[in-house]
Amino acid sequence: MSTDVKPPENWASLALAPPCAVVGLGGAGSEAVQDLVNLGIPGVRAFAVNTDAKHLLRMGVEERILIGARELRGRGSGGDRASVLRAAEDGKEEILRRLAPFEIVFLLAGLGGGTGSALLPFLARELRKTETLPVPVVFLPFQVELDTNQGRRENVEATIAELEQMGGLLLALANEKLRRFESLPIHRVFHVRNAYLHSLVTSLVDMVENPSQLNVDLASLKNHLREAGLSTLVVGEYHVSEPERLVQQALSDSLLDYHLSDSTSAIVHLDGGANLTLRTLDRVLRAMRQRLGEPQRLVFGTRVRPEPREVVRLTAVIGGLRPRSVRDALVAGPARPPTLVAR
Ligand SMILES: Nc1nc2c(ncn2[C@@H]2O[C@H](COP(=O)(O)OP(=O)(O)OP(=O)(O)O)[C@@H](O)[C@H]2O)c(=O)[nH]1
Ligand SMILES: [Mg+2]
Repeated sequence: MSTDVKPPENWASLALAPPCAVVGLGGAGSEAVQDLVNLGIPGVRAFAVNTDAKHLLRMGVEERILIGARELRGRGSGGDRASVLRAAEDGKEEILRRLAPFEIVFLLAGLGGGTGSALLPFLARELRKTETLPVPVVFLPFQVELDTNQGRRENVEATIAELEQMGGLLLALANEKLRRFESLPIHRVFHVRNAYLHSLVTSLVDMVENPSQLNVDLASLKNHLREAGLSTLVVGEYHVSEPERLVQQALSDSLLDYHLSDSTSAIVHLDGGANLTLRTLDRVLRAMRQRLGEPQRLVFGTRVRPEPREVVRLTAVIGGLRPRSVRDALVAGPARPPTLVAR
C-alpha cells in the first residue's frame, strides 16, 4: 500500500481559504473599493491603482499603486486611454506580481474616463493568462453623461464590447438604474450601489471559500465559467417560506443590465438555517429554471447552518448571456431599486 499520505500539517495549509482581492482602477473604481472597505470585507485585500497621485493619496486602502508617473506625472490621464495603456504596459509586471497570490480578483472601474476604462480590459486579459480568476465590475455612466458627450459614449461602448467579447463573469452596474434615488445626495446614491456590490462580492467569495454540504468551490466555479460564455452574478435574500419571492427578488433587484430570461447555464447556491428543507430547495430551482428560460446546465449548492434562520440567501452565477450594447441597456430605463442591505 502506498505510504505517501502527507501529515496534516503539510496539506492543511492548502485548505486555507484562498485569498481574494478587490482592485479599484481610476477614480470611480478606487472610491468604490474604499466604500467596500468601509462596509467591511474581511479576508479580502483592497487595492487602488491610478494615474492620479492626489486621488490615490486620499484613499485609505491597504495597497496603492501609481502607474504612468514618468509620462503623466501623477496628474491623471484626462480621458486619454492611449497614455494609460502605455502606463499599463510599463507597470504590468509590478501589478501582476502583486496580484499573483490571489485566487479571485475583482477589477472595478467607472467607465467613461481614461484610467479605469483602459486598465480594466487590459488587466482582465493579462490575468486570464494566469491561474487568477478576474471578475470585471463596471459602472455604466448616467444617461445624461452619454447623451452629452459623444467621446465618452464611444469610450464606454468600446470597453464594454471588449469585456463582453472576452466572456467570463462580468458585473455591469448601471448608474441609470439608481434614478429612483435622485433626491438623495450623489455620494449616498453611489453608496446604495456600492452596498449592493458589497453583497455580490461577499456572497461570491463566501460561496466558493467556505465549504458547504453541497459544495460549490472555486474549481467548480472556474470549470463552469470555462463553458458558460458571458456570465453574471445575482444575489437575493427572502423569507424561507417564500422561495418563489426569493427568486423574483434576486432577479429583479439587480442593477445589472442583461436579459436573464434566455440563459444557458446557472449555478444556484442557497445559504440558510436548519429549517431550509429539500422542498424549499426544489421550489427555488424550479422557479429559477422557469425565469431563466430552462437553461440546459444547472448546478446547485447549499449551506445549512445548525440553527434555524428566517432568511435564505440566494447566490446565482448565470451564464450564456447575449451581449448587448450600452445603448440598448440604458433605454430600458430605471429598474426597481435594490432592497439588499450589506451584511
Ligand atoms: N467619482 C465617481 N465617479 C463615478 C462613480 N461611479 C461612476 N462614476 C463615473 O465614472 C466615470 C469615470 O470617471 P473616473 O473614474 O473619474 O475616471 P478615471 O478612470 O479616473 O480616468 P481619468 O481620470 O480620465 O484618467 C465617470 O463617468 C463618472 O461619472 C463613483 O462612485 N465615483
Ligand atoms: Mg481619474
